[in-house]
Amino acid sequence: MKNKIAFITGATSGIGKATATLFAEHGIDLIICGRRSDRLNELQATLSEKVNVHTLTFDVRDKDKVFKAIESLPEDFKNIDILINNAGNAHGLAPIDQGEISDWEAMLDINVKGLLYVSKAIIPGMINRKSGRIINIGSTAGKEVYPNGNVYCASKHAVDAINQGMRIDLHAHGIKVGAINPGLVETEFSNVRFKGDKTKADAVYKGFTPLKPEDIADVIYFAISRPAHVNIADLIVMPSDQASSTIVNKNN
Ligand code: NDP
Ligand code: 8X3
Repeated sequence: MKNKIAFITGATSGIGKATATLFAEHGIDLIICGRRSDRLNELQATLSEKVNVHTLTFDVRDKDKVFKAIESLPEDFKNIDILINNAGNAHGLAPIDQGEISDWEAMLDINVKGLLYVSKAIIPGMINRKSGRIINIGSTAGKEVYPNGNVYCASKHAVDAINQGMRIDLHAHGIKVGAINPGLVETEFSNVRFKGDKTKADAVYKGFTPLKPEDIADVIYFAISRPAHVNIADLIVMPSDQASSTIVNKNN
C-alpha cells in the first residue's frame, strides 16, 4: 500500500521537526518546509532512510512563493493526506503600549496569514479527493491571554477560530480538522521571542519540567492515527507543572 503523505510547515526545528521524525518512523512520506534550507536538507538526509522526503524552502509570509512552492511538488508528492500547520513563533513580550509594530506584523503575518496561505493552496486537492486531515498548531495562548502576550495571544486565538471555521466548512468534504494547543514546550520558541537573548530564553524553562517537542509530536501522531470515525477536534496539552499560562510550579 502507498504511504500517506504529510506536509509539515516549520519542520526545521522544535515541534515540526519532532513530528516529521515521528511520522517517518510510522512510514509516512514527508514534505518538510521552512526557511532554513540547510536544516531541511539535513533532516531529509536522515529521514530518507525510512520514507520519501521532499523539501520546500519558503517564507509563509510570501504568498506567491507559498503557492509556487506547492504547485512545484512532484507528482508523487501532490496528493497530500495530512497537513500540519505548525510554522509560527512569538516575537517580543511587551505591554501593548510598548510593543514593536514589526513584531505584531510578523506574528499576524506568519501565525495567521501564513497558515491561511498554505491551507488555501492545499485544501482544494483534499476537496477533490474527498479526504484529508488538517492539524492546526494553536497554543494555550489561543485559549487565554496573559500579561504582555497581547498580539501573540491574538494570533493564536485567530488560529483557534480558523480551526473551528475550517472544521465547519470542510467536514462536508470528508476533511477532518483539529487543533493541538500546547503549553510550555522547550524549543527555539523563546529564543525567537527574545531575539536571541539566551539568558531570557533559558529562564522560561528553568525550575520546572517543560514539555519536549517529542511530547507534542506524540499527540499529533495520536490525532492523525485515529480510526476514520474519530476526529480529535481540539486538544490542550500542558506540562504537569503548568496549570495555566501564568500558573507554573517553578519550585523544582
Ligand atoms: P521553533 O522556533 O522551534 O520552530 C518554529 C518553526 O516555524 C521553525 O521550523 C521555523 O522555520 C518555522 N517558521 C517560523 N517563521 C517562519 C516563516 N516566516 N516562514 C516559514 N517557516 C517559519 O518553535 P516551536 O516548535 O515551539 O513552534 C512551533 C509551533 O508551536 C508554533 O506555531 C508555535 O506558536 C507553537 N507553540 C509553541 C509552544 C512552545 O512553548 N514552544 C507552545 C504552544 C504553541 P524556519 O526558521 O527555518 O523558517
Ligand atoms: C507558546 C506558549 O505560553 O509562551 O504558545 O504563549 S506561551
